[in-house]
Amino acid sequence: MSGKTIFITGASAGFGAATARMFATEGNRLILTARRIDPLLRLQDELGTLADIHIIPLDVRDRQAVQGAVEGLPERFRAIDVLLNNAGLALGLEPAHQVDLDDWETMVDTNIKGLMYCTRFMLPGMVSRNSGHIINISSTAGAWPYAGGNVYGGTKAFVSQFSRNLRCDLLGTRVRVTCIQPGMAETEFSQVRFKGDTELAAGVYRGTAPLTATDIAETVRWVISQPSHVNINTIELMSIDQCWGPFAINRQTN
Ligand code: NDP
Ligand code: 8X3
Repeated sequence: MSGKTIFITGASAGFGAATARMFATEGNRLILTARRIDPLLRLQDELGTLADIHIIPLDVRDRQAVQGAVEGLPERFRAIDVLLNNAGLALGLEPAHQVDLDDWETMVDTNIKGLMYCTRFMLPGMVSRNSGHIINISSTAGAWPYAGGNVYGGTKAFVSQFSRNLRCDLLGTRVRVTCIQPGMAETEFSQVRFKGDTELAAGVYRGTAPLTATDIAETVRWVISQPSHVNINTIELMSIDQCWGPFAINRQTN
């Protein structure tokens, strides 16, 4: 894949950073965004000789900032070919009646509203050029419930259904939409979820071969590299060490 302009949200870590590394070849132009500027600067240092890189400190929850970032792009970055809507997080694993409501709001604001803002501000350009690809990172948590998944899973269900609905709105254009639904992958995800508790975070992956950020970047690469008439709608992938559980049953009734 070459010569594409790729806008990545959440490029400072995990899937976003791995995808940036993968695409920093063959003349691609990368717009790398996240809240933390230092990891973006390090990526720019690392990849700057391979690709034309524009970094933007951006909190996707800030609608005006997203609009400003898109409208303020330097001329050579304006025709965005690929938007990787990747920024997102889970916070906590408590049951719904004990959860911190601020955590729920943060997940909704980031995973749903942030993704909405980026899509809405970048889509008109793609439609007017009759070309582009939106790749939304959902999760197995959006399709399969688990205890403590409450609002995180709800936000990812939104991402999956929003992706399908986008396809309906874009029928007749050459703008593609793909939803990727990974299972457990070892990144900073669990450190964020457990608010810096590295023991708890490590426990999520203990004894397994989890998906890696590179696995997701490879998936993104494959999706993008299909012929332009092929739209990959949805991909669900998991570690070989993960699958579905049986129904949970309460046995305390009698
Ligand atoms: P990481 O925690 O490693 O990376 C998350 C990225 O999102 C960081 O770059 C972070 O950057 C960015 N981010 C978080 N909040 C915001 C915000 N408000 N504005 C802008 N950027 C933000 O996790 P992953 O790479 O694993 O996660 C990437 C996506 O994949 C998420 O949407 C996650 O829900 C999803 N996912 C993860 C799975 C996993 O098991 N790891 C499985 C399935 C889906 P910064 O903090 O600098 O803002
Ligand atoms: C991340 C995967 O299973 O931790 O979206 O929810 S899971």
